[in-house]
Amino acid sequence: MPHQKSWAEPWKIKMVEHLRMTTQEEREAAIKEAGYNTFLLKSDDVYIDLLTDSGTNAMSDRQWAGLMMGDESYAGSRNFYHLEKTVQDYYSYKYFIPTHQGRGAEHMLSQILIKDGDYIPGNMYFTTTRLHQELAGGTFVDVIIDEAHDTESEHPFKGNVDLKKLENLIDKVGADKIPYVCIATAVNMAGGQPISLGNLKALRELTQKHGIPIVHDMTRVAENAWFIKMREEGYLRKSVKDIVYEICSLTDHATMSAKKDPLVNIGGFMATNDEDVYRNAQNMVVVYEGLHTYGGMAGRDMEALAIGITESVQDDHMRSRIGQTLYLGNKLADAGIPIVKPIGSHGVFIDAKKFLPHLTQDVFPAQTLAAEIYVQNGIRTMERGIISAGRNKETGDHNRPNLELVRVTLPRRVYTQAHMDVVVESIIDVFERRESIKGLQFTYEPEYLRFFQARFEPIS
Ligand code: PM9
Repeated sequence: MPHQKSWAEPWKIKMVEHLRMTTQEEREAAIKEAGYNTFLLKSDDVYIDLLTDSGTNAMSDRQWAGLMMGDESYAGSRNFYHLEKTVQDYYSYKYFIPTHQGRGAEHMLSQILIKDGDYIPGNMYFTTTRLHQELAGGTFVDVIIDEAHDTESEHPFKGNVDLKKLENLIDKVGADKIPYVCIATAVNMAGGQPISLGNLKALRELTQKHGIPIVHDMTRVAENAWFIKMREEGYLRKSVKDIVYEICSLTDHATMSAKKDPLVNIGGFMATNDEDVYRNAQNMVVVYEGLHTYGGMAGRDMEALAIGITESVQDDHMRSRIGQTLYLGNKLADAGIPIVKPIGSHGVFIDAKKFLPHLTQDVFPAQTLAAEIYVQNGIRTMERGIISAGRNKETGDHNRPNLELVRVTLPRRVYTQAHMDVVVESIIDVFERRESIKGLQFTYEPEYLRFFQARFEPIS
């Protein structure tokens, strides 16, 4: 790592993509047309796109060169073997099954491991993960520490599991009703908050005692590793690469959305150390994804992914990745914008309840705020609150998470510090007119993952 006080990107820009600016009138028309849902905006109407870090990464020259090495044979592509070896070498898992993206892996693993009436404890829910658990007949149980639900808590590892909560669940339902514990690294819905290795080791001990395996949602494992390096005693001199390997070694199975950490635009996989689970997944992958040597990805995509994995665990990459998030978060916090603390991995999460205290959760403050931030200056963000949380599968009522957030998400290697300054200015402008902002109501609510396609109108 270079000896310098401030971080800088360990790359320079070779090709640029022009951005389109719009007028206020155009943006007002666009958000209305999109039913006040930022997922339904056309990207041509967006200036700075901070909707997600999923599939929005800029690939390196090496990855683009890798695309040219794509072997598009139907079966046995050389890129598959390269990727398989990379997953084994960097992430420790023995068996690897490619999928088109993360939810393909979640679908297979949930169907293989969960029986009707099972409980799946996890360190907070994720939208697609919980849906696949429910579709397989399971019920998600939140066992993350209480601090994770408190935007003000400065706990350095808000992704930790509360072992007491887990023990209580085991006592209540019995270990045979718990097919696995699901652990996400850099917990997305908590604000990109890490789990510590100390907590993971203690969890491993407890689950092994009861014969319960651990599933690792490793979508942002390298980002989590950076926080361990910075915050956990004894890890400062270890590389992100070694920490990533250690995290993975403490778990049994994994699902990966390769569209995040590993610096590609599409792809995913399931990985496991269990031969039976692997055989089952090989049976399923040919039904739902594609042959077991491509799983929905082109050969060139697998090559770019194999290279992306090696780049994602470089310390200087991660330093600038998290450095940019901290830069944005600190500027927003300095301006008095209420955000989730500590600043997390892949974005800055605005506390919409505190930003818009005059709105009740029933008029969707985070959904409203994301729409307002877009109208202000064309910056696209995402709701992560009551809309994302969906409805309780038994009662049909909204799930009402304590966290009602707008995620200002940073694509990897895409935007500059100057873009971040414009984002901060725009959010401050919305903050200054916050009292005049009114809420939204549904005009259309889909059954599954409603946040993607729901439509709204302003309340009268
Ligand atoms: N995450 C994100 O923007 C994209 C879709 S949901 C808005 O954060 C985790 C922790 C994720 C994730 C996707 C998936 C699913 C699993 N786990 O999108 O299917 O953050 O590749 O992965 C999104 P896929």
